[in-house]
Amino acid sequence: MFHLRTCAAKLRPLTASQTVKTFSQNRPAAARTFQQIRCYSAPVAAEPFLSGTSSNYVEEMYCAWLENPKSVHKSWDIFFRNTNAGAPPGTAYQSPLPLSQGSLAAVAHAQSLVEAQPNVDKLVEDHLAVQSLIRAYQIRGHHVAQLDPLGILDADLDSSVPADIISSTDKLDLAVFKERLRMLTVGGFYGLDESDLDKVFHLPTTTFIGGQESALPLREIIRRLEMAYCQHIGVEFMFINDLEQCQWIRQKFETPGIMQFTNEEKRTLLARLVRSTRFEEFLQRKWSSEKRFGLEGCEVLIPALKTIIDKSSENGVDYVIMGMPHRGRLNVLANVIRKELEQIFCQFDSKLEAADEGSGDVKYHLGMYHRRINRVTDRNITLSLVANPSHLEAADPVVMGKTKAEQFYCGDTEGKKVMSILLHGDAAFAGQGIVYETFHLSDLPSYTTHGTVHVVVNNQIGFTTDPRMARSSPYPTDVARVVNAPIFHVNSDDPEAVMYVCKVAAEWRSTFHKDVVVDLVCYRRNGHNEMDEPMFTQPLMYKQIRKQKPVLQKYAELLVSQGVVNQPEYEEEISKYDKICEEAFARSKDEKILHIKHWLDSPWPGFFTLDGQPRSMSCPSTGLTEDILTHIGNVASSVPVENFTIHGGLSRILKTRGEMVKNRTVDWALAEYMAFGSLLKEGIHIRLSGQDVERGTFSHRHHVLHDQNVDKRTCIPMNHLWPNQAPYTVCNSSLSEYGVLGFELGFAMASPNALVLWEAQFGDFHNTAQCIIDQFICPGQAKWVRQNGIVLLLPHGMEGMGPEHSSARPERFLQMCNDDPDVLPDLKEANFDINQLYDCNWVVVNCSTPGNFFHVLRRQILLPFRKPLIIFTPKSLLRHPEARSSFDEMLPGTHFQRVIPEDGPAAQNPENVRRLLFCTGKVYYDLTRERKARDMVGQVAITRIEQLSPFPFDLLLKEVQKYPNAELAWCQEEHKNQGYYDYVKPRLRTTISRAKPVWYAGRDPAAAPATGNKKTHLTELQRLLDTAFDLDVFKNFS
Ligand SMILES: Cc1ncc(C[n+]2csc(CCOP(=O)(O)OP(=O)(O)O)c2C)c(N)n1
Ligand SMILES: [Mg+2]
Repeated sequence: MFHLRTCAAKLRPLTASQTVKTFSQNRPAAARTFQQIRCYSAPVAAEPFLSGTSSNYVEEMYCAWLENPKSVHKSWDIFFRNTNAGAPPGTAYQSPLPLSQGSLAAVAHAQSLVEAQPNVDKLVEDHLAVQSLIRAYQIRGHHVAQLDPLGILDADLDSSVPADIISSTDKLDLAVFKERLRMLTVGGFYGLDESDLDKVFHLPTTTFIGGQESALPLREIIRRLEMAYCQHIGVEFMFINDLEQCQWIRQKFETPGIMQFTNEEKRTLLARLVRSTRFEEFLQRKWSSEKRFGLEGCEVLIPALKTIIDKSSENGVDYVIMGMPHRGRLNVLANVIRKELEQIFCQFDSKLEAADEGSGDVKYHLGMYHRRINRVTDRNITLSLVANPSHLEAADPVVMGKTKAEQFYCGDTEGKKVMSILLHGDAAFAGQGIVYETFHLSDLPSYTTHGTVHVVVNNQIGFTTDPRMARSSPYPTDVARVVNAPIFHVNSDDPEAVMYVCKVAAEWRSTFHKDVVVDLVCYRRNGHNEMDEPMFTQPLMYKQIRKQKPVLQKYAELLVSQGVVNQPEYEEEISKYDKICEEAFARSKDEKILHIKHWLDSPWPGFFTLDGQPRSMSCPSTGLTEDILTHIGNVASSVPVENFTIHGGLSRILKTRGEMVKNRTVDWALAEYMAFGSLLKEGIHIRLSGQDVERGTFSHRHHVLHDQNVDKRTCIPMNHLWPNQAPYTVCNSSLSEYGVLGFELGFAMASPNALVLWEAQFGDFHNTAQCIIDQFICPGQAKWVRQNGIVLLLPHGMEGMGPEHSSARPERFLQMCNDDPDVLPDLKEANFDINQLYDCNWVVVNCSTPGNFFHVLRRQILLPFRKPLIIFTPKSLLRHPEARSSFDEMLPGTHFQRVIPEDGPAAQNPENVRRLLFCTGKVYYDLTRERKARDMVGQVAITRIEQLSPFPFDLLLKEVQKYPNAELAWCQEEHKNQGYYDYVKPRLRTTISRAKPVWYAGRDPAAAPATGNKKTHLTELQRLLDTAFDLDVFKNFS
């Protein structure tokens, strides 16, 4: 009895009689679902049937008996009474007594069989078998659920029925059924027999199929399990390793009769299906040759989303942020978000002129923001659909980030007010890695949005590809299992089942604040788009689809047959909505101009003027007073809390910082501190996220101090700067660039009054987030008139560390800048520099001094508009003794220097200068060292271009004009086909009206960004310096 005694003494599981109330109203921690109980002690040897696998079962019986002696079979009752009364070994057991008069007729019928049962050994084994059978349905029932409305494909891509459950399809054929039972017996699964079907079994606490009953005949047990798990809903949840959550789900799906709808609810559902269906039909009638990626075959999506929103609103949510792909997007805009229909219809008018600058985007990518009353709950609700590119699933982390930001700004620390819903296609959900990366953000403290409801439009096809060729997992949703999200598969031709799982999904989110997936197993009535012929590749599927009655018709017929609506009422509902569409269509003809800004997903109230313009076209000085600089510097070099022991090495770093402050200088880390600290003082929230950003990859930042004596005790001095400062968030991220950069982009979308920065571990790692850069950051404003001030910090520099870790690929960012290399802008224009910034798609800088880094960070917020900022940040310069700036460069009146001109001896006698070298970033320090060594300070001027894009034509023209006798050369440490050369050269030539050549001093073209050999690296460096300072080197070329 050792096992029994120890386990039973420790734990007593909740019983079935402790209903859902316990779970949903008062959520105890998982450990609290168990409590200490008395110990049961009958030696195993004395009771031979208490052995091996039966002990678990006996434990369970014992626990149930303790709770309510009547809940177990009489024989058990006597047995436990005797044992507890101290019956000698071997005498506690007495043969079973008849059951008391049960409530079920079947119980009475089965009684004789139970009474006649000759040995308890068999009784225990059969109960164990039944318990296993129940568990088998809970785990694998979804494999036999009727999920495909077409009845062609199995949703799990596997037609076999798990060997340990009996399905209703088996029962249709008695022979199959018997064979299956026999297999279960012979196969040794359960040892059950057909004759056991009418025996009554006590139900374990891990099922709710009994309702009020604690025992049922096996036949009824199987029937109820099939009702719960093998009909139109397939529930996947048994991988969840939290008992309370599993019990909650079991209760939601197993309780007899739980899926009930009032007539009112049924009518609402029908009306929503009418809207969803007729909307697509209307578009098809009016624009039969336009792509719209209609919802036909999954019309149920609209009522599904509305149910999730209604239920969430009822539970306190007042802001829902959504992300979705093409499929059904216009329908969602019209019928869920309630965009004015005429605004949608006029998007189909090819003659409408665009009112906004930029490329605009196709109608099924645009976003939306709308505040309205939820008619079901009578509460205000804001709905926003985030604009997205064609790249499937790319918007997922963006939606998460925006949701997190909205939660943050309204103090919703538990996600009770703001939530997100993400929609997916089956092929994309299974295929795109970003889905996995986004799931992995879902439970991280600085990234969690406290649960997302995922809805998959699983039309069992991706463009022309069959799921059997498109994924290796049984379901398209298996990726969600990594975060223990329950997955509800549902046959979309059963609208009530869909509504039920949506209700449960919303309740799950508001109860547990964790992700949940609704898998709408449906079909796609047309081709991939309305122009596409699906029969080329899916002939049989589409033959079946042609025969398939639309879900609206099926459901209407059902409700008419139930007397919930009558035919005229149904027809009236249809003509009412058709009329709404027609009237909106008529109004849409009055629209003369297309305003993309009407499709903005994230308005920034108050930031722009009413007509969307910046409030000024200037930028104040980004300098700070000496007092502020000193104060921030002092906090940055201290530990602002008591009794906090930091690492000895860090003490030395902070001491050095303190000395720098005394000497009125800053290095890179301190400059960043000054920029952040001062913006916090001005009420600007700062969020810095990325891999290992808290300390800094190069161990230079140290924004989070760790107590060396107390585990997990940390201190963020940046949050101890000013009494009413804005909060500072610094967070080490998961090891995902795509997910995290997308998330931060979304965070930055929510408000212009925050500096949101993402730092790559090394700059080259940004390429795994290329989609976010190419589809959102670079063209976001042009496509969606939406500004974004995100900052990318990309460590970059050739330091002999090999091909990886060297280049943040400046050439790629520069190639995507929208300024014209061949056109010299009007340099005399007032506010030339600000106008240039306003017109650009993003700003690209490589600062050579900490002071300039400080200024460009502050400028990012002090500008009257927002642009993405790409900063190539240094590695070795972080500790370079010359890479320091004086406070003087940061005082009031100072500002970011787009160009840092030569200011040494060469600048004093410019006509003597033979060569004007242009460069950017770290190579400047190599060049000045070499120039000094060669004693050429008067002959060669070196000018740094700090802001590469927009290109500082105005300042560079001045530089060139200053040195009339100098030849011009661009010097870079990157290989010739990389770096800045291809961007800078044509622009420099345009600046000087192509009057002179622009020579190149740098590495040769190469496939890899850098050599892996340190010696080669140094040789290459020396060679480029030789070229830069050999004043005759270009003679032969001219
Ligand atoms: C990342 C990416 N790769 C390829 C495509 C091209 N594409 C557009 S729709 C589609 C099929 C998507 O299938 P699914 O996710 O099942 O959605 P459905 O169209 O069936 O609703 C593909 C491959 C894309 N949009 N994005
Ligand atoms: Mg699909």
